[in-house]
Parts: sequence; C-alpha cells; structure tokens
Amino acid sequence: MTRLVKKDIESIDSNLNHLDQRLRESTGHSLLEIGAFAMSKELPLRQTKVAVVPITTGLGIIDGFSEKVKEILIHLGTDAFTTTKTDIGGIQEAFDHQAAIVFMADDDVFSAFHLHKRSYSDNGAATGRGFAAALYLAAEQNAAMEVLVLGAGPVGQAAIEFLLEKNVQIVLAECDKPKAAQCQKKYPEIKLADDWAARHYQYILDATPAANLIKTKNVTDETIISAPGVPLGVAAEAAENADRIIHNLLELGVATMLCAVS
Ligand code: 2YC
Repeated sequence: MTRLVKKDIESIDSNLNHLDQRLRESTGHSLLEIGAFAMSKELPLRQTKVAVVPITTGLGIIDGFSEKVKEILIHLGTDAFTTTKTDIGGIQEAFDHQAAIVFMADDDVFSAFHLHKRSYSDNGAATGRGFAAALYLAAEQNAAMEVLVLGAGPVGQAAIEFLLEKNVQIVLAECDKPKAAQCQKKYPEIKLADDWAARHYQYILDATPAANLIKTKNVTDETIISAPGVPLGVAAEAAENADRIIHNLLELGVATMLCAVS
C-alpha cells in the first residue's frame, strides 16, 4: 500500500456522515454495514475500548494519521482514543486503559489486534475485502456479475477471495506475469486478461498503486469502479463518465479491520 502523507490525511472529509451518505448512495449501505458485510459479522458492535498507538519507527509519525483513525473508529461506534505515548509506551498505555483492541501502523504494516480474542486484522487484506464488498453491494449482490480485478498484490488477492466466496466471475489483470500465474494457481477459478483495456468491464476493482490507469475509453456510463488504491487509479475524465466510483483513503479499510477483529 502506498504510504500516506499529511496532505492525504487532511484531504479526508472530517464529516464522516458525508461519507456514509455517499456510500449509501453508491452501495445502499453505510461504512459500518459494508465492513460488517465484508467480514460476515453481525452489527451493532458493543461499545468497545480501542487504542490507536502512534508508531515512530522508520519514516516516523504521519501527522494526523492516528487522530484520523481514532475519529473513524469513534464514528463506527467504539470508545476509541489515541495514546499520548508512542510505540511500546503507547501499547502499555493501551493496556492501562483496558483497551480491547489496539490499532497501530509502521511503514510496512497497519494492523488491528484484539487483545482478548488474540486475533488481528491486516489493513491490506481488510481493504481488499472491504472494497470488494462495496462493489458487490453496489451491484446489488448480482451473482452473475463479472469483475475485472487490477493488481494481484495483498489487496487484490483479498478482493478476489471475497468475490470468489460470492461465486462472482473474476478476470485478473496483473502486469507482473509470474505474479499473475501464481495467483491463478492459487485461485484456479479466475481468468487472466492479457489486454484488459481491449474490452469494457462493467465492474472494476482497482487494487494497483498506479495513478490514472483507468481511462475514459475503459469506462461507460454503467461502469462501477471500486478503487482502494492510493493515489486514485481513475483518470479524472474517466471518473466523470463512469456510473460510480467508490474510493476513500482509510475509512473503509479501518471499518473492515474493526469488524474483522470484533
Ligand atoms: O503515524 C504513525 O503511527 C505512522 N507510523 C503511520 C505510518 C502508516 C504508513 N502506512 C500508510 O500510509 C498506508 C495506509 C493507507 C495504511 C497502509 N499503508
């Protein structure tokens, strides 16, 4: 996953009710409902104490990251807080405040740990499932749908797993041919696209870190694109012409992580 920067965090709408409204318009469901559907969990979540611990390793703190994760978790109905200490001290603080769940991210991994259930949810896997669930709901759970998945990294593979559980037809486009072959070996039901841009796909899940991959010629006014990638992989003009774009930088991944461990 691409590393976020301060301006990305600042670009996230602080009014998460707006996001719920946009998601309801495009998928018929709220942020929490999509996260729960992605993980086949019941709602509502009991008021759970959740700690978000800032981590200073590597490239260090991203201004506003922990705060934003906390805001999302509060919007989802938990009793979330960010620890005043960072790193190991922050984990101790989480324990001191009886947190049941701890969210933290270094440069490579963003994870949620449930301290009692001994379970965790990785952001990449959760994001793939969350955005696949959003696309499936946007298609009104149309089991006959065919989805083009762009990218066979952790996010793309998690999206494939969710969609295969719903018996959806999947066409994978992955420029790294050995990676594509390995993925097809793992998921024999999927088809590989040699040249995905040669035809239209009504449903596209963009799990690549490439910007502007999806162009105007790839979309029609019926195309629905679910794009967890940072930056947004849909060229501005293509976004204009498509029916719907489901895209957010952190919120759906965090909601799915929370549901995954709850
Ligand atoms: O502020 C902090 O605690 C930093 N250690 C956070 C670093 C997050 C790095 N990861 C990312 O920016 C992206 C996110 C979208 C989630 C996964 N990778």
